[in-house]
Amino acid sequence: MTLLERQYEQMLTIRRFEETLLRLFSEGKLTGTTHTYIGQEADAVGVIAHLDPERDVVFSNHRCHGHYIAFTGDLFGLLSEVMGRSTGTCGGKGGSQHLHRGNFYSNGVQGSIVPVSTGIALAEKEKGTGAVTTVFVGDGTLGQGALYECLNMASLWSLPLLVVVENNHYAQTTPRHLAVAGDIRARGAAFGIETDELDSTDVEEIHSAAQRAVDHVRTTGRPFFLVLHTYRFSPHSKGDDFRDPEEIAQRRAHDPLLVAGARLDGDVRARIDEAVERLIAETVEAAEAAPVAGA
Ligand SMILES: Cc1ncc(C[n+]2csc(CCOP(=O)(O)OP(=O)(O)O)c2C)c(N)n1
Ligand SMILES: [Mg+2]
Repeated sequence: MTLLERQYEQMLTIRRFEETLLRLFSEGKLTGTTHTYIGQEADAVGVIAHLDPERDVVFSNHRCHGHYIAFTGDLFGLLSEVMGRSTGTCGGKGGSQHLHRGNFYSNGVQGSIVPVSTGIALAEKEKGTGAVTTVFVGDGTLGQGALYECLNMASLWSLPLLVVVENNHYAQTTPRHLAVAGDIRARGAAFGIETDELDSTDVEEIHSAAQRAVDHVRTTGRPFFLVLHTYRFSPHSKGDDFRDPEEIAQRRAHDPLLVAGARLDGDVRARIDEAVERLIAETVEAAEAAPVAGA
């Protein structure tokens, strides 16, 4: 399989997994809430390809399924977790937002993940593991002061921390221009941290930018601040969407799956599509058959 075929397959797996989650939610089969990553898949796939699940650490937020799947590939653990089954990643008690498996963590308390990630990066540095710790935050999280304390420490202490800001232009229903003043990238640069910025849904472009970012952290041991401008096609959570449908339609024309899919051979693409559908169906069947988590 070529890199692009693998990237397309991963993005499609995340997409179909979350579309399935929304269906299961509407059928009353999920416990708790869920936030989908639909439209942003190229970020997780482009960045996480450069990380080693055995050594590196990923910390995600409330919108964590794409990061989790790209890092662990564990569809059954995630689905059965969100369905409140004992076979879930966290025994069916963490739900959609609070996951931990191996070197993957997520937490729904906005901004809280940055100090924890900074601490992990410090610990990994002290242990001399060579790990890169990556933390994914949204544009809305730029309003959390702890982020800036952490950027200051990460720079001063030369911590191997990659901060990825996924600017999808909204925090819940608040558009970015009402909440975030000035420039996003400059927030990292102000602390003497290397930065980069990309406005793209092209997984190959994101892959290249992320390669430079991860290489920088890996080789210098210093932090990096990567801003990825993106868009979510789905509501913040499920029904809460006040955005202009025309705006969403325009963004859908740049769907990362369309961008990558158009570069694939038609037969190869059809085979991947079919394999992903099958995998998702098998995962749903297995999760539905799994025992409900005990009290
Ligand atoms: C400390 C805290 N305040 C408020 C919330 C409720 N909340 C959950 S997601 C969210 C918006 C997050 O926006 P952003 O960081 O842009 O991420 P996105 O949802 O766009 O991926 C809010 C306000 C929360 N989870 N934690
Ligand atoms: Mg946002």
